[in-house]
Amino acid sequence: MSDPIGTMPTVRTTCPYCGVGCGILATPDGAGGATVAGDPGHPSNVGRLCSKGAALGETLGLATRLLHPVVDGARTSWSTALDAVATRLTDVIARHGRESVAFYLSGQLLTEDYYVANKLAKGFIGTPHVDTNSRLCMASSVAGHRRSFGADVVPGSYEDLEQADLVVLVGSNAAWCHPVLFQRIAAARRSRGTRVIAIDPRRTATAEEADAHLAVAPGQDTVLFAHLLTQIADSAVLDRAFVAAHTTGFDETLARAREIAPSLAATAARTGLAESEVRDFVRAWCATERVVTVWSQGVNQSAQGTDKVTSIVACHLATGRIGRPGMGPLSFTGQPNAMGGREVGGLANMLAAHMGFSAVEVDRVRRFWTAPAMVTGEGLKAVDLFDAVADGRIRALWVMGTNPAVSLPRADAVRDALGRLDLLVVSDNVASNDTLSAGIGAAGIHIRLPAAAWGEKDGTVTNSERRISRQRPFLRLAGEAKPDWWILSRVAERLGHGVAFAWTSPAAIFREHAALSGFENDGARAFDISGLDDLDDAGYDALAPVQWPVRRGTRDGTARLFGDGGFVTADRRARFVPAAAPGLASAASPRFPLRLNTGRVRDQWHTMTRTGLSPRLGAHRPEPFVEVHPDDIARCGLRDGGFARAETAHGSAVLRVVATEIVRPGEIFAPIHWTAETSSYGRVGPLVQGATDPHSGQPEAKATPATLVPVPMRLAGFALSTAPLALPVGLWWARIAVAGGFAWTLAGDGPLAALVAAATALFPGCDRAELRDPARDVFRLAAFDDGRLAGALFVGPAAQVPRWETLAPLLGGPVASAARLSLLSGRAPDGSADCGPVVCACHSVGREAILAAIAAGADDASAIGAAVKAGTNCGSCIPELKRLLAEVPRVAA
Ligand SMILES: Nc1nc2c(c(=O)[nH]1)N[C@H]1C(S)=C(S)[C@@H](COP(=O)(O)OP(=O)(O)OC[C@H]3O[C@@H](n4cnc5c(=O)[nH]c(N)nc54)[C@H](O)[C@@H]3O)O[C@H]1N2
Ligand SMILES: Nc1nc2c(c(=O)[nH]1)N[C@H]1C(S)=C(S)[C@@H](COP(=O)(O)OP(=O)(O)OC[C@H]3O[C@@H](n4cnc5c(=O)[nH]c(N)nc54)[C@H](O)[C@@H]3O)O[C@H]1N2
Ligand code: SF4
Ligand SMILES: [Mo]
Repeated sequence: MSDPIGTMPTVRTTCPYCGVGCGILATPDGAGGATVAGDPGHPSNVGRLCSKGAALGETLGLATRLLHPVVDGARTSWSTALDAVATRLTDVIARHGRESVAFYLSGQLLTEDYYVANKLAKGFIGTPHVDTNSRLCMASSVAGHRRSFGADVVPGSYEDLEQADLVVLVGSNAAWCHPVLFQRIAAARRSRGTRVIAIDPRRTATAEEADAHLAVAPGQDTVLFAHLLTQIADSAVLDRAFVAAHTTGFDETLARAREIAPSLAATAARTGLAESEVRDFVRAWCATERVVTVWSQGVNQSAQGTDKVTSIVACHLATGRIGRPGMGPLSFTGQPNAMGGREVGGLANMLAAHMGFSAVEVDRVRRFWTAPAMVTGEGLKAVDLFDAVADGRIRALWVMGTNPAVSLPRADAVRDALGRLDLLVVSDNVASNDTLSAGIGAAGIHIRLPAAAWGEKDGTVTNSERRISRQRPFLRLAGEAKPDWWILSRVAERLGHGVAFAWTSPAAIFREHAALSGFENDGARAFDISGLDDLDDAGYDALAPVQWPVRRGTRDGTARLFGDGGFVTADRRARFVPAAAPGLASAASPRFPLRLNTGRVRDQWHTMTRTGLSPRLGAHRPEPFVEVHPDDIARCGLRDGGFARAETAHGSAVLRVVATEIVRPGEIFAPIHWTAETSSYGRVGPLVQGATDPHSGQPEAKATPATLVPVPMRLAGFALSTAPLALPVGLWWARIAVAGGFAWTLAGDGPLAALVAAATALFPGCDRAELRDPARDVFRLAAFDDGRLAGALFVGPAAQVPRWETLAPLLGGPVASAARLSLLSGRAPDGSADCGPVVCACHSVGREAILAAIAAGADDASAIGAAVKAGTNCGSCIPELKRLLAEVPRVAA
């Protein structure tokens, strides 16, 4: 393909962020960058992109990349680094046994990389301790699918969202986390009147857009769906024929449901909903044959996640509403290749190609691989795995494509544990993150391997609807970076397994993976892509997005499964599984009376190693915050816009307080994105408890008992800099990217004089213009390098400091000498004022411009779009535009 100008070829690839799996057209600019656009030919997004996908071009720079191997702090060649990995692994195995080695992988690896890691560990090194961040993400869905269907199968397709008359979103903030699918649902709502119901304790952007929002009490979804099952059973929508022909376990499950939800009143009481809300939900669900029930982390990341999944699935089985157009249970997967990882057996309790650990399956995989050290049972799951790192059972750990020092529960303990390993190998794209920093300085021996990043990677990913798409390279490998599969294979070679790891391309790995899926598969395994095992390299390069299974003898995929039964259990029947009655999740204690819920914001991806590079994306939510209900604001003595220390039994963080009725009283919400790289006190992972679901081992990340303590901050301010700044210890700061550098919001309570003194070390070699007014607690500094604004530091009494947005556009640009002092006034030299926080990331439209448009008569989101372009690209900010529309009369009054 060629772009319209014909300079560089445009490459069809796939977005590296969420599990929607949008197709992307990337056109390299010849200078290491690229422009990206949605691929109109990709069935998952048909040309759409969300704010994160649209900003991918801003994340391709090399400034933060790891560009060469590093062993024990020193740059080395690849051969030295690979030798070091192999000899040290061999040494650890000699001293502590094979099972002292572990791998911690990621749903952001390509299927081919994942396949190789799993083969090396489970077949050749002989350790079962291979788990992945999907344990924190999808494990409850995997366990739920396997319990219900006999295999980890998503029965439906995205098309079902458009063909449904009712879409129920349970614990899914799709408007922010799966925006393109949410836009597809919104389009169906407009075109065919599809009703949308959101079930979430928080009034999220998704809930605001829905026709109904059920603010369910945390952890009580099982009660609601148990009640729904009893009402289905007592009505004509029960599909007796389907239940009789294709399922087992209905009677026991129904009996248990009646115990869990004995009446409407009991259901309402347990779920915290009004009886009318429950009744309306049941009516809508029962009355609508074409219903899709979607779920995500509000279901999975729960001490009862697997039961939540099977309770939802049970309602679809009981009505036979599965595997047919417009209906079915649909798990939205988080990461771009969460599904691919599940397919190759990246989870500690799975073997490759959806096989488990029965003797027959173990033997089958052993023979296929000709594996000398085949494991015979399950390994440790993520939370237990890191406990084993902490207590020395695991001595060598290879982390690939994930940042566990941030994202695991009890993350401070995880970070400490990493420093105790005999060998920590980290393959990553970035030179620095909290995990890479963890082993340094401690006894731990540390090897960092530069992995190929998006744009360079070459392989496949599988999205939420089982669709396998190609990620194709459109940039040269950065520095000495290498694909993960290559790194693993070269280590395998050094461990004496060269023959089994002799691939020279991802196509060859894919063919082997596809062949294994069909190996001795008489239909008993749903994951079968053996139809693709003879793709030649050109065919692999050209592979169009396709939904598995792709059975032998065909290249065609499968949109839906189970419409006529045919489940993947031995008797071909689905299982109804009785749920355990949910406890009243982590009952409040006097010490920790609140419940901490954690999750995502619209424009950041996880630990911000990539989205954190984009100025457009940083502006929407520039600081780590905690949402608190006004009742709790009063109860805890907090102030909206002030600071609070969130504390749990495991850790603490200091966060900006946002007073809001989005959260229910007694519940607080904090985003997961900030790290030690991007904030001084904003790491939320350390607060989260390590409690896990008994079936899936997935940690409960949404309900940790917590408390909030006010943190006084007399001073507030910001810093700007073209280069990273080492800010004084003790200061509260949070960093985002802005054009040409970084911006920090600052807060502190110490003496101004100490800060002024510390500031002398900032901006070395620059000319400085300063404004000091100690009596008023004011200090302002602007630094110039060769006449250009190199940075600034503005501190003053809280609430009186200009916003960084005013000065940020000047960063790196020339400032005339005469303008330097006026710059310290906090107004841009052209007199332009603060445009307020960015609301529309795609077009960088600030709040003030939107309020001005509303004041000038724009009375709906499309009128705002016509006036100032906000909301006209990806649409993710439309819920926020609506909120501003609703607020303005109050503002004006
Ligand atoms: N912008 C953005 N998008 C992303 C990501 C990102 O980092 N940023 N990450 C991707 C990944 S890996 C994932 S896993 C997905 C996650 O996507 P989502 O699951 O949609 O996102 P979360 O914010 O983790 O949590 C969803 C909701 O669960 C709710 N919840 C908490 N407890 C309960 C409960 O007991 N019951 C119910 N019904 N709801 C509850 C929370 O209030 C929250 O609004 O997003 C993907 N997309
Ligand atoms: N409290 C709380 N904790 C959570 C969650 C929550 O909702 N609440 N959500 C959980 C969920 S669902 C998830 S998915 C996790 C996500 O948590 P993590 O996986 O820890 O977060 P990421 O920032 O995505 O880390 C990915 C890392 O891999 C690197 N990387 C990206 N691509 C590649 C590649 O191809 N190869 C290599 N070698 N490296 C690569 C990136 O630079 C980055 O450092 O967080 C989990 N933790
Ligand atoms: S919805 Fe956004 S983040 Fe997810 S795949 Fe599509 S463009 Fe990427
Ligand atoms: Mo995830």
